[in-house]
Amino acid sequence: MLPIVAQADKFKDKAAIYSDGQSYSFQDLKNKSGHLANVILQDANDLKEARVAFMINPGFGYVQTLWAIWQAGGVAVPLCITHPLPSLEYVLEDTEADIIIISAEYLDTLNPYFQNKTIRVILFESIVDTNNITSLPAINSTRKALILYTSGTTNKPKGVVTTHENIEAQITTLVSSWEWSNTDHVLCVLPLHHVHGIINVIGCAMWSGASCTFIPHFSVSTIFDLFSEGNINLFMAVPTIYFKLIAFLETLQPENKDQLKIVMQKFRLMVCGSAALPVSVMEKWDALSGQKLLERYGMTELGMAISNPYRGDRRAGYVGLPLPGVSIKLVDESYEEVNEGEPGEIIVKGKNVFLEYWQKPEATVETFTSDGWFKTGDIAIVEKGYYRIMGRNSIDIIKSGGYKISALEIEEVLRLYDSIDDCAVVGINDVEWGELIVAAIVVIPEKQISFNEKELSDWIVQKMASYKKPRKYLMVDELPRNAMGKVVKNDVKKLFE
Ligand code: MLC
Ligand code: AMP
Repeated sequence: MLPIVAQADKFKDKAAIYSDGQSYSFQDLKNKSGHLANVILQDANDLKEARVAFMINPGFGYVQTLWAIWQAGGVAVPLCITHPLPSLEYVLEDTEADIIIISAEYLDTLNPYFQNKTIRVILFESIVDTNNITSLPAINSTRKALILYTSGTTNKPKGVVTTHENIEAQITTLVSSWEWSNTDHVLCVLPLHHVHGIINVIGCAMWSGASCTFIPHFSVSTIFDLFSEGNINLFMAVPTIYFKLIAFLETLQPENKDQLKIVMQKFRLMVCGSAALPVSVMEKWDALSGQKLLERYGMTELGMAISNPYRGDRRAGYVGLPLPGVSIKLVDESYEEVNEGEPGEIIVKGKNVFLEYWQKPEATVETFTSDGWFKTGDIAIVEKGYYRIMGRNSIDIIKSGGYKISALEIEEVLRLYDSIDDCAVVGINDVEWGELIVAAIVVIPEKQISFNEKELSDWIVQKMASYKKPRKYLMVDELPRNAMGKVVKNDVKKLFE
């Protein structure tokens, strides 16, 4: 039995998940995911790593489906529930998914795809609610388990493949370091097509017998309503979310603010990551909630790698120390270790490190050193024993709202717009979003009069996720270029100052 499913046997009737106004025990999760695994398998004994996509709202159904795909021997491909058709099609085609499990509410979005492709569609609502399970295959821990899409320095996102063993290593290092237990209760507010929500929240909670409450959509007032009920004691989010929670708290009357502070002071732990946590946000949160945020550093390819200590000094502006089982080195451009106190690229080794980029053997080889260290592209320095992230070695990677976004991917889409001749996308510093996506555009002269920014903005969200859309456009006659004719992105940034 898969270790994560076997864990459920330890906690049987204890509440695992609260969603849609209902509570589900670990036994429910094991039984209902086992039954769904049988449905997915039909007459087969083992899916043998067939890719199974799923588009299900955060909640019990999501975790049931994820566990079902794993128990059937498939590779789970979670689709983002807010992505438009072209982004979903890209993932479905790239993974060559032959099965999709989908909630009825997303059928309309994907119907055009289903018209043209042979894919088995399992309607989630059609699954009979029973605990009957027939035999399930034995799954070796080295088998592929999950494909998550990440933007990189290529224009199309790459599928990051992790094995069951990788996932177990990513979960267990956090369970021990952050002292998860079956008395914990975490609130999940994160999207479920990325590691932050999948590993740090759901994975750790289900592994340790903790409870997890889901909300269907991100909502600041719902978060505080749930905090006020007094059952939740763990929270994990990106810096933008803490920024939004602070903004809300600051609008409250002093007595309401104080009440919420009393509630939040009782939390066991609040964690922040996926992007740099501004010191100002950490300090304001401490003042408003009485909680010193634990900042950690991670990546889709790694899960989490570096973390401030659960017990000990949580240092503002620093991501802490390597997690147990994760080896870290800082290296120069020749992949030689830098001297103590000098900045270098973070490279990582450990069981937590992913297997490969899906069907991209060259990209996989390129991203590892010859002796097997994963090159993160992030630059860090060690000061008084703690790692501090200084930036990335590619200006074309933008982090906005905790999402990693490729400037090149957005540029490629913008160039398809009929009035745009050329463009350059960059991220500019922003205290709320980390970086704000902006675009300098060269509009074809004869189309300048009819050009309308709102129309462009409406058009782009039909092509790509709305969190990837530029928030500001600047019309320029030409893009700043160097003597070689290459666009100078730092000069593009200056145009927006
Ligand atoms: C949305 N808006 C933005 C924006 N995204 N504005 C600027 N920049 C952005 N990036 C605007 C919208 O246009 C809208 O404005 C308003 O914000 C609300 O939009 P929304 O789409 O409803 O956003 P919201 O639901 O509020 O989402 C914000 C968020 C979300 C912070 C909750 O971005 C989020 O869930 N981020 C987490 C991503 C994550 O999990 N990353 C982890 C990756 S794994 P208007 O004017 O129309 O109202 C990883 C590894 C690791 O990184 O270390 O963890
Ligand atoms: P993703 O590919 O979406 O998983 O994003 C991973 C990237 O997020 C890392 O490579 C870092 O650039 C960034 N990141 C994650 N956590 C932090 C952090 N605490 N501080 C700064 N950057 C971070």
